[in-house]
Amino acid sequence: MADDSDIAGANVIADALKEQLQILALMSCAPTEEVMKSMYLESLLPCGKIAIALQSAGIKYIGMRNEQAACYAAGAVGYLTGRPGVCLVVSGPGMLHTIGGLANANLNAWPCLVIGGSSDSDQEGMGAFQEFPQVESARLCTKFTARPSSIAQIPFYIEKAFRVSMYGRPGACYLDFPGDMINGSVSNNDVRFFPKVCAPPKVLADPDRITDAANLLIKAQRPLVIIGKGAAYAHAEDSIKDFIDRFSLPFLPSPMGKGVVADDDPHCVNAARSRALLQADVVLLLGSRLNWILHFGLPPRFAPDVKFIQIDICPEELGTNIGSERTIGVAGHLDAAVQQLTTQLNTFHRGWKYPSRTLWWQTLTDKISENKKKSIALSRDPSIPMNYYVALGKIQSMIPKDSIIVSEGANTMDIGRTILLNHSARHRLDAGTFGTMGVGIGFAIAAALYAKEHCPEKRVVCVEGDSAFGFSGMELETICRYKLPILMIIINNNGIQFGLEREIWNDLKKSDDLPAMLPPNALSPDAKYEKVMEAFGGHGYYVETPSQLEQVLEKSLTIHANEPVLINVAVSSVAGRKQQASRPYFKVCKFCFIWNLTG
Ligand SMILES: Cc1ncc(C[n+]2csc(CCOP(=O)(O)OP(=O)(O)O)c2C)c(N)n1
Ligand SMILES: [Mg+2]
Repeated sequence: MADDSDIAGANVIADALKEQLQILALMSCAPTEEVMKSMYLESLLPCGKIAIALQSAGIKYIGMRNEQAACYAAGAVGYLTGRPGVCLVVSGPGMLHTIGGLANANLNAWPCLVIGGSSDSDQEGMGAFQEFPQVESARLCTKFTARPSSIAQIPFYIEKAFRVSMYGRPGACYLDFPGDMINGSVSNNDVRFFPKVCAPPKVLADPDRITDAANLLIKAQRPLVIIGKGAAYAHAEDSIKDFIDRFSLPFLPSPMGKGVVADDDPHCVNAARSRALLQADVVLLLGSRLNWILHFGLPPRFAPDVKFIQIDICPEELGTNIGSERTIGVAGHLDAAVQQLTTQLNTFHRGWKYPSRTLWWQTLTDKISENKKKSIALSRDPSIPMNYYVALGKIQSMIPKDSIIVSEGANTMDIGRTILLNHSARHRLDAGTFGTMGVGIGFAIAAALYAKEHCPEKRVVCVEGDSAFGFSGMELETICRYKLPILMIIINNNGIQFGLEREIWNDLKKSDDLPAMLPPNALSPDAKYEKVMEAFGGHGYYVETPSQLEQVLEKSLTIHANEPVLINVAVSSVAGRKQQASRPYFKVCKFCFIWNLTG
């Protein structure tokens, strides 16, 4: 029926978004109308209007403290749900704060959408309040960036942004809305809303490539499967678990591919990672890219003549860094392609499975037990302050098996990756492809909102280095305001990967030229991060020993199970990873450890 009443731009945005959103929550830092009025900025900060319109349309609104953390959260919502999380931000500095989040989501191949307000179009180029070339700024870190051509066309752009962010290789999108578009209105008759974008098609792989892949795999002497977060995103866990079991293949998870097949599965060779990479002769990549995380697929970390089978949603990815002659590139949806490969092996190589008694398995299992022995010895070290293995080992022994684990830091994340085990797909969120610090709290907020809607019985456990925590620490207030039951654990070594021992700190702080004296990686010893949580109404604890950690974990997981908790865990400022076979990361310099960029 024709409706000749008018509709405001803000309401067109809200109604179009409502059509597309999956998890009805939106991360934002837009001021409310009251704040705008009190600031006399109503005409200049029109984003608040969108926020109110969204809430009126029934979309839940999560007001965060910094746009950057809000955008990290939106990216994580995208990863967890397969539809972009949406982040609404004010113009200029607000929009610019989302650049880190847009880039992080885009490099992780996660769907994410930022809606930015911008100054009125008739003030463009005049030096308007918070004016900035926002569309241009977003372009380098998004798949699609646009400013709608009219109010009536807004639903078209929103539908397109959702579709582009979800289809093909997922990624980030940005839409820009000048104030006059948000405040203006059009006749309802002129607006055409688009139906919800449906899930992307499961693109099948080229059968010839599947044949080639199967033929290469069965000839492998030392096969290795690497499971990436692309496999987690594709919900390929059942097919991959079946594939690994059926053909009895050793596998390594990438950092966020952990849990697609459980870390304690007997085929998991994570504890022999370097050896497995170096000696494999055929590597099957499942949604995992040959970027820095996998040492580009090149020597000295891989054998020079290793062959790859790459399965990826994005054809352009196939052959990256290694050239196409050393890889069988299979483009397709991970779940579909793995099933095709399974069928191929079952049909044309009936009964094939990689033998369990081979020198390769022996090499891997020997290395695993050697490395496990070293980790166990470290985790029994009775020294106080604790080392990472003791603290993380205690956490691993107490948190529920199906926890959603968020983790960031250097040592905290790297060592945590081997000690904190995952048993389900999409239950691990960390600094990811971009290596971004500061993502953890936004991710934890996203995970808690996701869990509330889909699996309220699951715990969100966020294990942060003290430096990583500092990037978005004020979001503790957000956690407390929305009563999100997140268990935050700070592994506090007073520093970025390493800190200063107390005696050295006490000596140095007598200096009246601290910028000249304090090592670049040192942070304050005795920082009482737990007090920040208490300041906002959550529970905070500080612990120094394994038994104190055990007691407060017990309490946090029982009587405080539904509340925000922060445990500040003091660990040794000089403890690090166990000796690595590969090159060292640091060299010692006077008081401190300096980044050794050349390795
Ligand atoms: C946005 C951003 N800034 C800086 C860095 C460089 N960086 C890498 S790890 C790290 C912090 C490591 O310290 P912490 O979180 O305390 O973990 P630890 O290794 O001490 O356990 C930093 C700042 C980064 N990766 N991302
Ligand atoms: Mg630290």
